[in-house]
This record gives sequence, C-alpha cells and structure tokens, in this order.
Amino acid sequence: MPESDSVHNRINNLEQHLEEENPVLVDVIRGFKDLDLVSRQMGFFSKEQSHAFSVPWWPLISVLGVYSSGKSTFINRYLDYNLQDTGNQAVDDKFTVICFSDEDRIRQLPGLALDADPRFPLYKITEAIDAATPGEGRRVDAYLQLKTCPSEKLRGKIIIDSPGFDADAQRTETLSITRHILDLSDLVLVFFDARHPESGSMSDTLETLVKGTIHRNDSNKFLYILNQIDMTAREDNPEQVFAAWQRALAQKGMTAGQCFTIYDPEAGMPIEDNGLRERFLRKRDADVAGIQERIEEVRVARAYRIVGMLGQRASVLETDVYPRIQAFLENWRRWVCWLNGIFFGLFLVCFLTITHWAGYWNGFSLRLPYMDVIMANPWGKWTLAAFLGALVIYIHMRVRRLAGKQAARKILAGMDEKEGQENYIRAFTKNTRWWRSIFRRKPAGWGRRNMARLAKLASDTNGYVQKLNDVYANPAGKMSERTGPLGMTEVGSDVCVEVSSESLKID
Ligand SMILES: Nc1nc2c(ncn2[C@@H]2O[C@H](COP(=O)(O)OP(=O)(O)OP(=O)(O)O)[C@@H](O)[C@H]2O)c(=O)[nH]1
Ligand SMILES: [Mg+2]
Repeated sequence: MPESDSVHNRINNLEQHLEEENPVLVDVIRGFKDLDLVSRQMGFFSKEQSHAFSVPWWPLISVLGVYSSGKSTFINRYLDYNLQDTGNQAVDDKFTVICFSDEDRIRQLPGLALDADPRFPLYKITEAIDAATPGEGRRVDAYLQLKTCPSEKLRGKIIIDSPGFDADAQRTETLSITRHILDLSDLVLVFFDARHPESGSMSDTLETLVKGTIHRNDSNKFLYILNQIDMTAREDNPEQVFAAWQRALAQKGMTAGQCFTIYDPEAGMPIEDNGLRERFLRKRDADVAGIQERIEEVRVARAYRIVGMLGQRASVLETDVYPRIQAFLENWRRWVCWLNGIFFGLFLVCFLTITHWAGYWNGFSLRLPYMDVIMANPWGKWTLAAFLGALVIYIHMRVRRLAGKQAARKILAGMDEKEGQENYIRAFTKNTRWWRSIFRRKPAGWGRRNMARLAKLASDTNGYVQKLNDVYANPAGKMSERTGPLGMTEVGSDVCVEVSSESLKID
C-alpha cells in the first residue's frame, strides 16, 4: 500500500529542507520511508501515517525569561538579522518560532501554520492550549507566530523567542505553551536582566524556570544568562550584581548549573573607560562563545539522535509490534476454533433434537420432508449444498470477527501504552481478513523481503553514524571524544559546571 499523496508531498518537502540543511539526514529519511513501507504492509500504519512525522528533525533552542531582558536582541545578534522587534516596554506578546528558509527575505506566518505542520515542533499545540483553557485553541494566532529567515546560523535548527515573564499579565495558556516548549527543547536559554534584579518578572522567572525545572532529569539543558551586565560598568560592580543573582538562584534551590554573564555592546551604553571596556568585552565574548558552542552541540546531538531513532523504531517493529501481532493471532486462532466448535456443536444438537422431536428419524436414517422433491430436481442437491455451504461460511465468518474482537481486547488490555492502539487494531484487522487462513503463523507483511529490509536498515544505521562522524568529528576533534555508537543522546547534554562567583568574575 503506497502512502497517500499528501504524505508523499510532505516527505518530499521534508527531504528538500534537509537537503539544504543537513544532507546526511536525507539518507536517513529514506530509511524512515522503508520503515513506513514495512509498517504499512503489516497493516500497522495507514496511508496517512509516516514514522518521519513523529521525528523531531530540528533541534529546538528556546529563549525564555524576564521581559525586556534582551532575549530578542540576543537572537537578532546571533542570527545577524533584524528579525525581532526590540524595545524597553514588553515587546513580544507571542511565541515566535524561527526557522531557516533560503528565500531571500523574512517571512511571517500565523500560528496556525505551526499547529498544522508536523515538521514544526509545535504541531498540534492547539490541543495543549485547549487543555489549559477549553476553546482557546481556536485563537492560536494570538499566541504563536512563525518566522522564516535566511540566516546561515539557523540551518538545521529552530529557535523560539518568547514573551517575557510578567507577574501580572501571565496567562494560563502562555504558561501551558511554555511548559510544552520546555519539554520539547534541546536547549533552554533563561534570560535575566542585570538592570532590574528585583522585578516581579524576575521572581516569576525564578519560580517557573528555575524552581520548577531544577529537578527535571534534563535540567542540564537549561543555561542561565544574566544579560545586560554592561549596566554594571558604570558602578564597576559586576561581581556584586552577579553574586546577588546567584543568591536569588540558590534560594530557589539551584546550586549547580551553567551560568553566563553577557551583554550586547551595540544595544547598551558605550563603556567609556578603555580598560574597563576591554575587561567587559573579554568576559562577554568568552561567555557568548560558550553559549554558541552549546547551541552548535545540540544540532550535532540531534542528528545522531535521529539516526538512533531510526534504528530504535526498526527494532520496536521487531521486538514489540511483531510479537504482539503474533500473540493476537494465536489468541484469535484459539478463539475461532473454540467458537466454531461451540456454534457448530450447538447447531448440530439443535438440529438433532428438533428432527428427533419431529419424528424424522427412522433408526439411523433421516427422512426430512421435501427431501424427495429436492433430490428429484436435477439442480436440487446442488442448490441445497450451496445453501448449506453458504450457511457454514457465514457462521465461520461471524465467528472469525467475534474471535478477532475478543483477542484484540485481550492484547490491548495488556498494553501499558494507550497511544497507538489504533495501529494495532488496524494490523489485527488486516491479519484477520476473510481470505487469510487462521492457520497462517506469520503476520501480514512479515515476508522474507521485509525482513531483509529491516536487516538492511539496521546495517545502514551504522553507516549513517559513520557519515555523521565524518561530518562532525571534525579535524579539530572537538566532538570526537563524545561520539560513540548509536543513541548518542549524551552529546552536548552532559555539561554541568559548578558555579562560583570566582569563575564568573569579569576579567
Ligand atoms: N544596556 C543594554 N541594553 C540591552 C541589552 N540587550 C538589549 N538591550 C535593550 O533592552 C531592551 C529590551 O530588549 P529586547 O531584546 O526587546 O528584550 P526582550 O527580552 O526580547 O523583551 P520582551 O520581548 O518584551 O520580553 C531594548 O531596548 C534593547 O535595546 C544589553 O546587553 N545591554
Ligand atoms: Mg522580545
């Protein structure tokens, strides 16, 4: 069964995007297509489904934090594009998902574009908004927008700019989207404002993005950034401001984490004193480079993770899906045999009792009324045989369906995960179609050709890892000690620096 036209187009589209941004992954997409084919032949996937749609192809870097702390300014500087509006009042009231496009201009699209497109991380976000406030999902455009930008820095990643945390104006929907984004993100930059260390927005940010996240098992994807540190140059007291900030973080339970102090030399007031400016710039450049390195790392880590996912999906088909379908088939077979026995047994007993009671038996010979007439007709016995045959087939078919439902209920009840059960139901239905013998042991789609396909996928996966190594384990050797076999989720996620006031001193 081929994929539907819309799936075909979407995958083509994805391939084109990846070709521009990360060509190694184009081969990986082909692997996913093979997996789709096997899944469809097993009946596990419909024409509308594809493994490629549930893969987060682009790593997500989200920028959150205090309002007016320079989040948008930082993104503009990073991308080298004047993409986001900036200003001293709360500027952003929406989340902006920013992704690469090689079009020579910036394009702005409504939130609906994000909700409806599985390539984007906020696919089906309306459901999360609706869960927070029923009916509010319709207003998705009020919360989200999409911008595309041709900045080279965006290749192979997605950045989300967010509205600042504002103690008074925060809405449940915004918090619910924030939580969603935190879960999806590979890296979260939490911005603080060195100008207003006591603001309500600051305490809100601390509460939600520090206290609420330090116990997550992915807490090391959070980078804490004290921005606009240039403002301390006038008083020359960056250490004091930093120490106060650290105390505020520690009060919320954070004792270790990655902290950076930065500023934007063009957005702030120029630092007159040459020596002071040099000191501030040196520290700032080192920290900005540190942040950029983390951003680069997540891109690489994500590419490996996607290859890992391909191998993992193939093995799930073999180790989870296949045994479940087989268990279903065994169950079904047993039920069909039992129910056939019961139905036909009952039928026989009823027939014998009624004919006996009606006196049609003479010893062991049965003389049914009209039998002579039927037998005398040249077509009579064939018609009778056809009628009886059809009756038997009809009963058998009903029994197969009933047994199918019973066996499916049993297998599904034993499954912990409730998601994806409709896929199993589809596969069960395919395996019990009327022409399939109940004695066939192998599930549909599990022929020699598909088994070879899966085996090839497993070996290709290793090849993809090697290709990624060729690209990323570059001569500088920066990534090489962290790259290993499949599933390299640890790349870029294991950095957790002890923070001391000393290590963050400017100079
Ligand atoms: N002094 C100084 N000002 C900065 C710095 N970075 C940004 N600004 C200024 O701070 C103001 C707020 O910057 P934005 O980038 O709009 O801040 P934001 O966090 O995106 O704000 P919201 O979207 O409203 O939450 C702007 O006027 C910037 O010019 C910095 O490093 N130092
Ligand atoms: Mg902003």
